[in-house]
Amino acid sequence: MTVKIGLIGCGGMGRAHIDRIVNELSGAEIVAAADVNLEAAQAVADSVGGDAKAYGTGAELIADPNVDAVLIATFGSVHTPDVIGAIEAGKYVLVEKPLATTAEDCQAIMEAEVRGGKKLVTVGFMRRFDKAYNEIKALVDGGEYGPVLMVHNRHRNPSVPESYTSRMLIDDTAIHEIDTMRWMTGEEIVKVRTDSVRKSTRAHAKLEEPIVLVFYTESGIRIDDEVNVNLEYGYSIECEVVMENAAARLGDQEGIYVRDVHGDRNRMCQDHNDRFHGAFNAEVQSWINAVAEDTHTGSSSWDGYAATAVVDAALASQEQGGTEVEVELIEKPDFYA
Ligand code: ISE
Repeated sequence: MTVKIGLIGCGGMGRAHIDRIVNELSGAEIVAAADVNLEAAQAVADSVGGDAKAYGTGAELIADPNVDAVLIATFGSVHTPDVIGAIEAGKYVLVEKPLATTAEDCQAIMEAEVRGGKKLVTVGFMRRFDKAYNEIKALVDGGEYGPVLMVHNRHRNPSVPESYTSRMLIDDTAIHEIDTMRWMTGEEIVKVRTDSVRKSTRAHAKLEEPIVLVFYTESGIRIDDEVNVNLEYGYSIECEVVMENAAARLGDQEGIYVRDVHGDRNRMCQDHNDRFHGAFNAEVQSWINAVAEDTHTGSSSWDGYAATAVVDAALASQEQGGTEVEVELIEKPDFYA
């Protein structure tokens, strides 16, 4: 079966997904594109050839009977109606992170999914498909080195645009570590603190960064996350998991090393598409395969909700000047067990 995908959101991330589906992955075709900017949707529809349709709203695309499954790559703040629309139409949906920007909206999505009685939503937490993170997780799950005690993360970007706000340090950037740490440890995060540090002179006037988030999980694992988005040199994601008898960390950039008269060096990745190209491909291919087999894959609405609940607590801590804030989670519905 060839899965017929409709894309909602034709910006950079949406177009990157189109490119991988058309040129690198198998088992799917793009049959429709939607965007509030109809011209952008038309341009995507034209670029994939065939009879792909262009729509000005997600609702019209979801209602198209030719669309089997929906890929959402709009801003997080506008995800909710389209995710719920896809659920109510009985269509699988892969939605870019965050699932939604408030815990209430995530709950509304879970309620719609539970009502429909079928797991249809996958949240685009692509790091779960990254080879190196998976190798570390296998060590953690294997138990050979004892339990995890702490984790050190660094999330560095070369620069961000003027439109990037202090809130986005948490709900757009750190949300990756929030999900990855829940997945890696198999535990919920129960409390969080947002520390501010000396402001980088490279940050624009309204952006208070870097910050360091400190999380604690149910069993007391301490996790820190440096979020530093104007570090100039590259897109650098670091993670070191400290167990009782060993520490495992991500390799550096996964690029080749060059040794010459200037010393040893490797190419720095410059953005998430560069660093996580393989993970994005694995994630979207696994979703296509699962849709073809009528099964769910990847992170669920519960994962999207739990990550957003941690974001809310971290934002509250940021507003309160760095006090520790407990994460408020509803009881996990059996549906997501
Ligand atoms: C962006 O949305 C991402 O997902 C990137 O991985 C992250 O590094 C960046 O800070 C975000 O804005």
